[in-house]
Amino acid sequence: MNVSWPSPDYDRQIDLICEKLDKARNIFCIAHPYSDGDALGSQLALYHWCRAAGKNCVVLNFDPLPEQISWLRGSEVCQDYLPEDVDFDLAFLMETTEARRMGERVEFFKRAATTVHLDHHIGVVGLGSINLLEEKASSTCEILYNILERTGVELNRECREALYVGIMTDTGNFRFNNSTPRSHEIIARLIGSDLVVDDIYKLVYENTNYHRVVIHGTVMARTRSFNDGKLVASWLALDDFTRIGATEVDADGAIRNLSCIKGIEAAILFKEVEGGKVKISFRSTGKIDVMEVSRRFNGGGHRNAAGAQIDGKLEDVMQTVVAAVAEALPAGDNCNA
Ligand SMILES: [Mn+2]
Repeated sequence: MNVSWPSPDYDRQIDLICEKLDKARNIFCIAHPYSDGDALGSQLALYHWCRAAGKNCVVLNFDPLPEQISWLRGSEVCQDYLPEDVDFDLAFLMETTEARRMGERVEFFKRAATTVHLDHHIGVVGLGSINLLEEKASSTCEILYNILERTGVELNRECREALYVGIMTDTGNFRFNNSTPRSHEIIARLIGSDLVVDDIYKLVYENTNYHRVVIHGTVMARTRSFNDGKLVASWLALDDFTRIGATEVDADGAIRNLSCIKGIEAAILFKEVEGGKVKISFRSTGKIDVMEVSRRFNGGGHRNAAGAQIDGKLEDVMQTVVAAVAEALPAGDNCNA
């Protein structure tokens, strides 16, 4: 059962977790692969709380941290092992989305006497001995705040900053519908008198590099419009990455510049990758189910955002896929392909 804030059930779960936190001496935390602001933010917020409360906390993290969040204080303590000689009383799992994405991480859970799983994704199955799964929460950091504020330990600046970044990034800088009155209330308390929000914004959202700007610019400059502007597409060839000195990660998010064009129904970005393959990203503004289209190419995703990877020459793949998306356009929009 997923419990909602505020409710007696939710309150009881929080009290139980606070009790465990109070008694614990050795804690560790773990999150899903490839940290985002919410996953790392919740791990580090717990770490800073533990330091203030005089507890030992190991932050387990196995992947390189993205630059947008690696500046968070405490990120240097991330480690990829648990010391053998420590008995852990308590472990936290900060959001998973899917158990199968967790791999060996779930195995680590066996090392702690009590395990707490916090998550805000829809339809998550609790993996802990205590689960606080709250689909209405903006983020895992919001759920963690509800716990930490009740412990009576004052939340230091480092802890509040980590929680702030988690809520900020999971709400798309407070513009998605998960920015609720409750999340804004929490944000107000987190800011307090000492968080410098424009510095945090710059570190997270204006911390790009030259290669990323040029590769995104290349995608924008090549944008082509089909079906009276209902469909837009662009592409990157292997050559572009070499010439610009960019990596595939630098191209992340490039489709957003296409998908926010007024009046479009769908956007597609093609990326040529090693081994004669082409990666395809699809975005829909609502009318078309791009997951359906991506499935025809052995891909998957969600209704409004999907991906696929297929073998073939870039030009051929582009022609085939653009035609398939054009076909999926609502009747009346499908002309002039
Ligand atoms: Mn999250």
